[in-house]
Parts: sequence; C-alpha cells; structure tokens
Amino acid sequence: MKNLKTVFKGMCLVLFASLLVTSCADNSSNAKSAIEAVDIAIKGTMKAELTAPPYVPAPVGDRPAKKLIVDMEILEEVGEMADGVQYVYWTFGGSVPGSFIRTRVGDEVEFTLSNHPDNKLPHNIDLHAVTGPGGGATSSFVAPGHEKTFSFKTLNPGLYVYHCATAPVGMHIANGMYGLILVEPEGGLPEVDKEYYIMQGDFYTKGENGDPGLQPFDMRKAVDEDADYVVFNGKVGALTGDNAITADVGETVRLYVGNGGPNLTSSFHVIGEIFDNVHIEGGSLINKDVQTTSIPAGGAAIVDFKVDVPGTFILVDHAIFRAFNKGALGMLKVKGENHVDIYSGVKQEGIYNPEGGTLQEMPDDGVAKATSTTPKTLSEKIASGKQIYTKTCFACHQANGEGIASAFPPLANSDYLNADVNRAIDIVLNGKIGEITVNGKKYNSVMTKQTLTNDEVADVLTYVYNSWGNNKTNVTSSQVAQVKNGH
Ligand code: HEC
Ligand SMILES: [Cu+2]
Repeated sequence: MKNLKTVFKGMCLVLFASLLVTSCADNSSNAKSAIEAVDIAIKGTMKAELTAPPYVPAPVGDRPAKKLIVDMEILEEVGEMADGVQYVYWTFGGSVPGSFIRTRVGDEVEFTLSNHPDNKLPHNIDLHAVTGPGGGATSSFVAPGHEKTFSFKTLNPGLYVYHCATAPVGMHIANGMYGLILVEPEGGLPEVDKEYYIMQGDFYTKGENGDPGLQPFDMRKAVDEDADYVVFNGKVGALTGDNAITADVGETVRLYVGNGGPNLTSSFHVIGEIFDNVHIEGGSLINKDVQTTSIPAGGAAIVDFKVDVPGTFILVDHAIFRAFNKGALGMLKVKGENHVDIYSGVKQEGIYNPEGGTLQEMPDDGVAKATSTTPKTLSEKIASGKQIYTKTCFACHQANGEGIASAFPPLANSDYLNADVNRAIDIVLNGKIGEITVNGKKYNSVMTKQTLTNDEVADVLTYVYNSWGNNKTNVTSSQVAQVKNGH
C-alpha cells in the first residue's frame, strides 16, 4: 500500500513539473481513497434492503461501514416481454433487472446466493464491485436447491453491474440475469428528491418483435446481435403509462442507469431534459450539462437533473429505432406549475408521446385449452409436446433442438435419440450424467431429472421424435410407465 502511494506521489511530482497540476491532484486523491478503503473498520452488522426496479433502497447517509448481509434468490420464471408475448426470464430476486443493492465504501458484504429448487440450471454471480477472481463467480456457482455464501469488501465507490457468469454466459445474461450494486462514497452521494433504478437489456426471441405466445431464446440471433427487443427494466412498457416514474416540478431526480446488454451499447437520453451531472461510466468523474450519455454493455452511469417544467419526459436509447420499434422507451411524468419563462409552448401532458409505434397491442390468441379425456391424436400430442418442450427443454437443447456445442447435445437429427426410445424415456424421467456420443461428438455433462407426468414425457418425446429430421416415433404414456417400472 505504502509503496503504491509513494509511486503516485512520484508521478505527481513528474506531472507537476509538466504543469499538469489538476490531473495530478485527481489521480492522487482517487488512488488514495481506494487504498484507504481497505483499512476502513466495520461497525456492526445490518441486513441489506433489496429493491425491485424502478426503486432503490434508502441512501447510506452518514452510517459507518458495516458487515452487510445480502440474501439473493435466483428464480427462473415466465414473464411478459410485451402484451401477449411471454418469455422465460432467469432472475436475481424475481425481477429484471435484479434487486438493487446499496452499499457504502468499506462495507464487508456477506453475500448468499440461493438457487430455487424449482429452477432448472446452475447459476452464479459476478459483481463488478468485487475485487477478487471472477468478481465472485468462482465462489458462488450454485446448483438448483443449494446456496453459497462468500464475502467481499467494497473498495471503490461507484455504480456497478452484476450478472450471472455461468456457461453459456451470453445466454444467462440474455435471459435477464443482471442488476446494479451501488457503492456510495463516505458520507453518501449528495441528497436528491427522487431516485430511480433503470436498466437496459437486449432480448433475442425465436419469433419476430410482436409475435405472440411464449417465445424461446434464439442463440443464433444473439450471436448475430440481431435483437428483437431492446427494453428498459426487462419488458416493453415497464416504465410507460401507469408504470412511469414521477417527480414534481422543482425536484431533483437521480437515475441509476445500467446496461446489462448482452450486446448493445445504450445511448441514454431523456427527451426534453439535460443531465446536470453525469457520473461517467458510473465512476467518480462527473461531467456536467450532458444530452446523451453512452452506457456500455456491462456498464452504468449515474445521472441527475432538476425538473423545471411539467410534462411527460421520454427516456430513450437514442439509437432511435430501438426506442420506437423495439421497446427502449420509458416515461418520467412531472407534475406541477408551468414556467412559461423556461418553456412557453402550450404544452399538454402526452404531447410528446411517441406515435403509438412502441406500445403495440398484441392480439390475445384467446383460445381456451380444451381438456378432454379421450386419447390425444398424434397431432394433439405433438402440439402439447411442443409447449412442454418450450417450457422445459429449450433452455438447454435450444429452440430447434440444435443444442449448444460442447455443452448440450442436439436433439435434432440425433443418432443417439433415434437408436433407442426406451433409453430416451429413461433420460427424461431420471436425467443423465456421464459421457455420451451424439452424432460423432462427445458430451460429458449433466442433464437434471425432469419432473413431468407420464403423459407429458410421452408428448414431449413424441414432439421431439416428430421434429427436426428424427424418426417419427410415437411415444405412448404406457411405454413411459413401463420404463418407469423398470421393464
Ligand atoms: C438443464 C439442461 C437440460 C434440460 C432442461 C434438458 N436437457 Fe436433455 N440433456 C442435457 C444434457 C447436458 C445432456 C447430456 C448428458 C450427458 O452428457 O450425459 C442431455 C441429453 C439428452 C438426451 C440424450 C442425448 C441426445 O442428444 O439425444 C435426450 C434425448 C434429452 N436430453 C432430452 C431432453 C428432453 C426431452 C428435455 C425436456 C423434457 C430435456 N432433455 C431437458 C441437458 C438438458
Ligand atoms: Cu445464470
């Protein structure tokens, strides 16, 4: 530590000599604060308040550094991407973005990550606020029905992204596994009237933007960075209409804005406002009077501004087709007295509403599912099996059964699958561990046991066998029962 300080002092003298006085002073003070944070003693223990977006926990104020207990639960669940469009989100704390964590510099965070037993996959967490290998990822890898605890000291103030870092990493992030952790400086950030939590993300679905129904993740589009949805807070409309964030004329508003990616950089802009202060890249450097701030994937920014006039202010990614055609649009509704000296127009709330482009009304397919006791026809089984597949299997085997190289074997045109139907039934019933060879490629991984009824196993396998070039076997429920009973 001492040595580093001396080095910085040395640099300072050199810089001083070249008359770069101000930058020298900045470097020196930043380096100093990071070094001293290690030595901040903790006083007492507290449980962290965690909040779902767009809300943030109470400011740290002048509290001393503490041992801060963070309990985060991972939940995989179906949510609405847009009206009539569902998506299986993987979440930290049940929301996208995940729960907001608020700390101060010098806190010792004791982090427990629990993976709900109903989840299908292992996960972990990489917090960019962590100084340590993998940002915590290596210490937090956790299977469904388990939990892991590790701890870290917050050394650098700033706004940091956290995300899942389990392979395939891109897929875990694309499904919504990201959020923000704030490390406030000693004494806290300057007080403001309103604070909100906003995070952008890009999503890749098998169908096009607006195609109704449950939409599986599309690996190909994700690799091509060809997003169907670009949204704030996990879905189209999370911050519009009745969900808009609000403030009163004369108040100061601070936005904690993150970008989970996985791919796209955000050109974050509020139509009709100018950011008074921007903590560039979420760090300690403050830029003033900013129109649009760039937020990289896996990065963040803290912006604040005073709202002087009433109206609806539109939050956008100024890569503007994303706002009007893919969902990256939110609203800040400001109430209060007009100030004609600042803005003279005859302005009514809603006048800047986008021309209906974003908030598309999706047709509800409205078809009630017939429940019948007569045996299903082959095409009914295939239809039912397809639904089960999209809910249960696609996460690993992918939308078209193509699998993921060296992680999940293909079900499309699978010689392994077609060779032995009873073996396939057994795998779905009991899971599979150990080396297998599918279409000439070796896999040595774990498929978890799937909790499905005999009918569901029959239907999903019938769907798989009747898709993607497989041998069209019709698997019956009694066949599944036989395998279950060991025949
Ligand atoms: C959590 C990820 C995961 C889920 C969910 C999953 N599988 Fe698998 N599956 C695997 C892995 C990994 C293997 C290879 C296991 C090994 O290496 O021993 C596998 C192997 C298989 C195989 C044999 C290999 C092949 O490619 O033909 C079949 C058949 C199969 N799974 C069907 C299904 C069906 C049907 C579902 C849904 C009901 C499903 N799996 C859900 C991960 C998964
Ligand atoms: Cu994950």
